Amino acid sequence: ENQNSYLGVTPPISTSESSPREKEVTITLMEELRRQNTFESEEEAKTREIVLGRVAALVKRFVKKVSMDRGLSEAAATAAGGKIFTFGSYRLGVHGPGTDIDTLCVVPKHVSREDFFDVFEPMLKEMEGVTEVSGVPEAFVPVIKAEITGIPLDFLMARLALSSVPDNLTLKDDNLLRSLDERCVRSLNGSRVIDEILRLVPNVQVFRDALRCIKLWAQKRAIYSNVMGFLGGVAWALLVARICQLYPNAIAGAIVSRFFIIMYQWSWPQPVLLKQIEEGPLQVRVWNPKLYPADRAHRMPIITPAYPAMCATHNVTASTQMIITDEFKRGAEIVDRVIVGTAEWSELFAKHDFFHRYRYYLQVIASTGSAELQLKWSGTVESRLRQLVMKLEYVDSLILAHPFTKGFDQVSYCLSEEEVHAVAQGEISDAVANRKKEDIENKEGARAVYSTTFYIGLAIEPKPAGAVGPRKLDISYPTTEFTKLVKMWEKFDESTMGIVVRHIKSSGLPDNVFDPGERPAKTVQKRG
Ligand code: 3AT
Ligand code: MN
Ligand code: MN
Repeated sequence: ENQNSYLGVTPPISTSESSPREKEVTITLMEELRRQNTFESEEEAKTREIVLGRVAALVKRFVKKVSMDRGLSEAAATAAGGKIFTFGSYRLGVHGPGTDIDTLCVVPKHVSREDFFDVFEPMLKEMEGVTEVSGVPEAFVPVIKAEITGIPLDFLMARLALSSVPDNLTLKDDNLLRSLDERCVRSLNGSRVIDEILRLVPNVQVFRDALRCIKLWAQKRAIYSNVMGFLGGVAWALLVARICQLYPNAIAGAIVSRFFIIMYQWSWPQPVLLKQIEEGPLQVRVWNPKLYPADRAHRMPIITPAYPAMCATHNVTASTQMIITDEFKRGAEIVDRVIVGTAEWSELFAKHDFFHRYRYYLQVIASTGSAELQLKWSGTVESRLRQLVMKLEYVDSLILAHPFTKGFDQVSYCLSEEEVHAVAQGEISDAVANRKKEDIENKEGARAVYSTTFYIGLAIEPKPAGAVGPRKLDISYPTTEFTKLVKMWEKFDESTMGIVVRHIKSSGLPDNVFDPGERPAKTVQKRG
């Protein structure tokens, strides 16, 4: 949509149509994506539409109610409007069964954020078919999480500096952001970014099909996670969108094959952009590596297209960059073979081998005594985990520290303080592991321990030839620094929250990290 005839910051690499073979592999790719259950049923799709219709009406009722409470006439209160915008995977059209609908509620200026939690949240609870509503007003991006007739939704809100929010309102104009609260700017961002992505790809359906493939691949290979230093949903969408711009007439199978080879060869830290970065009306930072050292430190910058431009990959470290790059390479090799007919698409989506790959692992164990507290504490530990990864990257003879993308939750029913202590240290005996809730009921001194274990795989340099004795790896500094860091959390309480970092050999990995039958047979330890 620039003066040129193409979308993006450079002309396309090729404008040719896809070959017959690329068309064939696109058909088999779509078949595989269906087999892998990445599409919802038609029934679920209908339910989502019904839910969204009801939610849109509810937001209007909410605005009207607050307007009348503020003394507006009924006519003026109705005219105040209120509108919902979806974003996230649903808006992109790449959501799977059971995923949430990310919904932004846009309200006029006389409706406040307090009203959203004090008035809208209770209205939501009253709605028919609602089974869950929980507001998190203190979050960086305040949110109400809900489930309506089986569909999970995340509600954000943005209050515009307008006296009414008409049905035909769009969020494209940067001037809408003027004089808004920062939380509103952040809440609007997700939706504005998705709108821009969809506007900046040459063929939305091709983009969707290719992105669905890349998302599944990234999930299966355990590199889909913004918090852990890999890429999140927005970053993957931006990468695929850029490839679509470079091959405007290619179909999904062709996009996927170009995706891997181009991303493998990309000259990072050259940023991936869908359009030139723009200045705008706010006093906020726009991504700029020339100006800001923090932006210069981004290893794989992938920049969001809506003002204010931000880096979607702030968390990538040296280790996660290496791991992602290796996966691009693997992907490129497999897709090459798919095209020549010597591999199936299913090979691309093979499960990761994280728990088979390393000789040594770190376990980071966060524990508490209640489910509710555990959610917050494990989330805090998880969000700081990449700090540990970055500290480990400085350790001599460590090639990389590979964080696994998800933690493993367990509840252990303990009969004594000794058992509680052992569980917090990651030592869960068979007796404890097999005990059930009812086995500790009414027993004095008994309690449940909630634990979440995160894993970091350690790739260690081979011993130099001729060296004697085991290679010494000293990770005490990074691990103690990390424990200190997480304990600095403002809600940390030594008496109710545990944090332990310990290293284990691969043979010491617990069964719960493997699928049934996946665990390698224990080999006899070699000696001498
Ligand atoms: P799913 O299909 O839902 O798994 P998604 O891409 O829709 O994938 P989310 O629902 O987690 O992912 O997030 C949708 C958007 O919401 C992405 C981002 O713009 C915003 N978002 C998600 N988590 C946070 C967060 N913790 N803080 C701020 N924004 C967030
Ligand atoms: Mn979502
Ligand atoms: Mn969400």
